Amino acid sequence: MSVVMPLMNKNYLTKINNSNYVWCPDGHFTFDFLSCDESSKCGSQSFLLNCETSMAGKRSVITAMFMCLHSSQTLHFSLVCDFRPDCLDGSDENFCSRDYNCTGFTCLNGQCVDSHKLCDVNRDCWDGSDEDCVVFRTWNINLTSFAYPPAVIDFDQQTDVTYKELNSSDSCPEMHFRCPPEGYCLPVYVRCNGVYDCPYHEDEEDCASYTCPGFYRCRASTVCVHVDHMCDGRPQCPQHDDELFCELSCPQGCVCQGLAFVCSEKFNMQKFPAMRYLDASGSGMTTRDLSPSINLVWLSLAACKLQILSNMSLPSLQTLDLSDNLIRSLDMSYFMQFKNLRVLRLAGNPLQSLFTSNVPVIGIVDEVYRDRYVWHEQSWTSGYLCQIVGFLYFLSSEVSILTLLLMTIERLLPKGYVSCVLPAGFTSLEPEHCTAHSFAHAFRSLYGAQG
Ligand SMILES: [Ca+2]
Ligand SMILES: [Ca+2]
Ligand SMILES: [Ca+2]
Repeated sequence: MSVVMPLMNKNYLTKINNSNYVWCPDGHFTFDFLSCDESSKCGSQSFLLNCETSMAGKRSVITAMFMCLHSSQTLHFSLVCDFRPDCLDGSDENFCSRDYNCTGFTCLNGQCVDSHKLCDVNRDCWDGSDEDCVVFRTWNINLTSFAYPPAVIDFDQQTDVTYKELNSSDSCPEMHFRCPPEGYCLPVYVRCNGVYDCPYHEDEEDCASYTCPGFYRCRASTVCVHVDHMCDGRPQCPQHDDELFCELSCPQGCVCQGLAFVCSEKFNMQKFPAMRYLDASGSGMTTRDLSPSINLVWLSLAACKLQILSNMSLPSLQTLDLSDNLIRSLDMSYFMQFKNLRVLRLAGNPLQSLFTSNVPVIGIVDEVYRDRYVWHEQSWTSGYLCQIVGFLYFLSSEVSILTLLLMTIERLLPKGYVSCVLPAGFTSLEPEHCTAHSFAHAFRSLYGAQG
């Protein structure tokens, strides 16, 4: 005999309307930002391939996804720098800055949790290091007060089990199922949780095909949670996703999905330290409006009429979009402060001068990574700064060689022959003309500058 789960009814639907959840084709619900997440099983493989398009009518889509470094895998930005590797290569975690001012317990993975969560049976550190304890607590079960079925068993407190007797004609409450044939009513989240809870183990049967219609399906698991257990202060999902972002609000003028924000107005970023993704394009925000953040990974200040860039403390930033602003002059050493920068967009700026000195840059990098280079080699060599320094070095050496070559040819050939291949206005080859011209052209094509 198998377990019969409660059926979804209209009350469930009303409870989760107007929230950040979506219904999936299999009948369970999930967070809107996890609807294209493979681990959340919101649809078949073919559905996932076209997920953004399929879901477009059902939610306000924030399409940008974090791209894992060494594969085509993509993740929602809410899952980046959350101390748990979600990319197969770990590239969603291995670059993140961490909070070194932890006043509670620092887990082995660098996560900071309250001291009172140590050895409390719940895994609060994703690596479980807060439960690596000598003493294990047990449930405080008082067998003498144990009611016979029909009765409801709940695990409402941290270490307490509660019982509520039912009349023989009563069915189980909606967030419970009954162990067959006439056993106790147990909470939905113990079905397929990997632990035998029913006397004859029926709660762990047929789990491969269990789709928990009407419930929240926990990420990367077969556990399902009733909507009343979402944000009830107690994690029932193995990854604790039923307790995600319960306190998180969305500022006025923004659309938010988890930790990804798209904002069309200025707002106080200080109130949202957990933010991972901010698209503030066209909002008029400037670099001065940004608060220091160890968590921000993606930032767009495109079309914000920026002329001058002030320093920003964003050590985990990987993508910076400054396109379509009014930036005329830029010192590339400005980008030294972003140690993890991989993508920089500057197109649509009237750039007239872009300067750097390779020697000082390499000198600063040497100072930063001295004796530690081996640990940072991958992030430095794959970083944007390394690539632009390399490009400038390559460009300047190539231009120098080309200049010398053309000067040599000019000396060897009769006057007037070479000048026919020169751009209009150049009657002779002087190193400064050639260099300036080549640089200007190179940067125009590279950044699409208008000036
Ligand atoms: Ca992660
Ligand atoms: Ca179970
Ligand atoms: Ca919960």
